[in-house]
Amino acid sequence: MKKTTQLRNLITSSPLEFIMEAHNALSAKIVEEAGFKGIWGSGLSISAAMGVRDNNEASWTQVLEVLEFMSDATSIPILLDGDTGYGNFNNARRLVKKLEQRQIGGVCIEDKIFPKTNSFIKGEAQPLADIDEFCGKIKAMKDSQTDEDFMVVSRVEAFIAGWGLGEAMKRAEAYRQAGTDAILMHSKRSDISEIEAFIKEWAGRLPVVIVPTKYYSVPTQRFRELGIGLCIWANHNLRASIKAIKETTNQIFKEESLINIENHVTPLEEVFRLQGAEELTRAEKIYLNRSKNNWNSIILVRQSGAQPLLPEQMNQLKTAGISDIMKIGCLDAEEQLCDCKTNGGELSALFTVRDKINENTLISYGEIIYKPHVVKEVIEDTNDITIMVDPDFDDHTIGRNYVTAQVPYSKNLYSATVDFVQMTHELKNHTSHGEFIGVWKVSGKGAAVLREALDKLANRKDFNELTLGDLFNYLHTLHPIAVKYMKGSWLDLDSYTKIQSSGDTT
Ligand code: SPV
Ligand code: MG
Repeated sequence: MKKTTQLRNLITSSPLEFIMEAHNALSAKIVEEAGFKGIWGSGLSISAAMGVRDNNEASWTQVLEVLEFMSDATSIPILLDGDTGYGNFNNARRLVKKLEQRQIGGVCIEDKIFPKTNSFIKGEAQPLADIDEFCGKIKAMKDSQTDEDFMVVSRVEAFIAGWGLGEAMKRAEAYRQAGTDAILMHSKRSDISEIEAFIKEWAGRLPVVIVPTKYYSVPTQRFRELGIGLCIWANHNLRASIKAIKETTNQIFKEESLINIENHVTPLEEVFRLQGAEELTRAEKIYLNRSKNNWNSIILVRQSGAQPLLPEQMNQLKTAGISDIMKIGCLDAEEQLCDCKTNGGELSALFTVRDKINENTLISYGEIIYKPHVVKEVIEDTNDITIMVDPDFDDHTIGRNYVTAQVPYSKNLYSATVDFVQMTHELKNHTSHGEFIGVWKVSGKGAAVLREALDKLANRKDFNELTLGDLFNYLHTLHPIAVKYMKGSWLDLDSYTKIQSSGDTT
């Protein structure tokens, strides 16, 4: 539903409705998430957030800029506190045009003189607008709107300026006749007597809007009994934020430390959520070209011995343009390597991050390093699932993964891939064609097939003991796995350690 129509329904429907102040896009979003059906674009709060007075010191286009952010960030309507309309009828009707262009639900104008002062600052000293002039402004605004549901609310400041019920009634009725959609009757008393008197006399000629900032102790039920259409909680997000900012700032200043603060401020993740960071991640997957920037990486750390190699592997990935890197396996809560052995358990570790396996995911063991072109080779391969296999392998070490493929390595293959047949932990002299180097990728359909395979295998009783070899042996019954041969250009932890201890680091 259009925001104008939403606001019209809020104000004109018979149950009492509420809108809440916001002064920027962030607070507007929080207001919407809380469940409010509308937002009060408070002049006091917006100007205070800009560090200026509520005296039209911020220009109307500066206010519009803030409103545009607020409107973009939310789907509920904003009723702008348009002060006096920022000038005469001509300025006010241009304001309507600009508000409509930004999908603002409506505007409230008050019968004071530009530049205005907040109603709670020397209210009695504030001159009221000439009634005819103000009626001309209302008429010009209503005549200029192109969306029939756009709301013009007229705010009567007679009580604020020390006039009585007679003046309030005279003005409200004149504004009604000029075509306004609702009357905001303001009062600075701590009781509701002025509003009650007006409501009684007004007898429902148009919906009535109130701002109970000063008569906050009056029960809301009383507003319902009086048949009020809309209640504005006018400045409480601003005031709450001032308190929170002061407390936090003062404490950090005093303590010169964040230690007592961290658990009392909103977590960064919540800030990112409010900013909609996830939507951008999803959009990047759809719209950024399927280049290396689109890749994420999962590093499966099987032992704390990975320590010397892991940072280098991460650098290689970053150099290749992959910055979305997740480590799983032998890590403690702080993501530091810890003492465990994930010989079995490789699949259960992978299963815990199955949602991170997406259309371009590179997976590798943490205990290896490789040259940059290895990443390039694997991510540029066009198969859905590709594993990197070294045909020059060492037959002395245990805990390796040996691969049998349809075709053994030969120079003639050049960069062609061959089909995977089997992976084993034992070297089978006649059928093993190479050693899995620990780097593989899924792309396109491969991600869904991998997730499906993990889901199926997770039902097995021995799931916690299963390794990548078990995964590939099952996976290739669902979908072809491509073997890409590559000689050298990588080191595992054993070879790395041997090289280090012999002092040969080339
Ligand atoms: C505002 O929020 O700026 C208002 C309401 O005009 S009040 O400050 O209560 O007058
Ligand atoms: Mg105001």
